[in-house]
Amino acid sequence: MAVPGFTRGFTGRARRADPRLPPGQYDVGTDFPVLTAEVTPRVRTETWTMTVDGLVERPSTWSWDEIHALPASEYRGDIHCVTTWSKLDTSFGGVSLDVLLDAAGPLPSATHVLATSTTGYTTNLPLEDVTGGKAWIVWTHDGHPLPVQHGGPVRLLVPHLYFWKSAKWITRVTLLDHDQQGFWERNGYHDHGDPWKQERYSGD
Ligand SMILES: Nc1nc2c(c(=O)[nH]1)N[C@H]1C(S)=C(S)[C@@H](COP(=O)(O)O)O[C@H]1N2
Ligand SMILES: [Mo]
Repeated sequence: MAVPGFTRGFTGRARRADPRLPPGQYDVGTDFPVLTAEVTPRVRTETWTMTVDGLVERPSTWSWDEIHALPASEYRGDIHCVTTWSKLDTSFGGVSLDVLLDAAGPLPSATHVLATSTTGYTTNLPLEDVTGGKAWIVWTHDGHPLPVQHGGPVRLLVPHLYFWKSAKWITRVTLLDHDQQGFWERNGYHDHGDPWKQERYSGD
């Protein structure tokens, strides 16, 4: 019997490759691997702040309470790690980075951003990859507070790029008029990191 969406293999039914999986990626299922290149920090929400600075009209800082007062926004969809796992149908809640950038007012000369974590971890992104509904500052995952090992209380989420671009424990987004490589980009990862183009390592 032919079952739409399935192909028959040696061991019976094998699922056809999921069209949501970029090339070279596998579905990790319900697992949520932790990948941290540093010691997991302890971040207190009482003292946590988020700053947008650099080439903006109004350098701006939000406290935990202030960022929660902004219009809520949710991402539902997939995430892709360069180490080849993808996680499908995730949900993260927080605020669109557009809201913070609009408040700060990027200057016309701004072309890139550098995201910085409280740990010193950095990652670079073109401004066009974090505007237009493509990036979030998130503090919930599947309706629960974001666990510390996944960047809680607050992380960056840029799901259309490999997950190293989604800086955990984010505290700052700095607008620049040039591309300034972050931690993994200086250590051989691709500057951009589009999973559909397999932009894994510099030179890809
Ligand atoms: N501050 C910080 N953010 C980080 C990292 C890190 O080491 N430190 N690792 C990055 C990498 S390489 C990946 S794949 C994802 C992993 O996120 P997860 O641990 O929630 O799966 O976080 C990214 N953000
Ligand atoms: Mo990663």
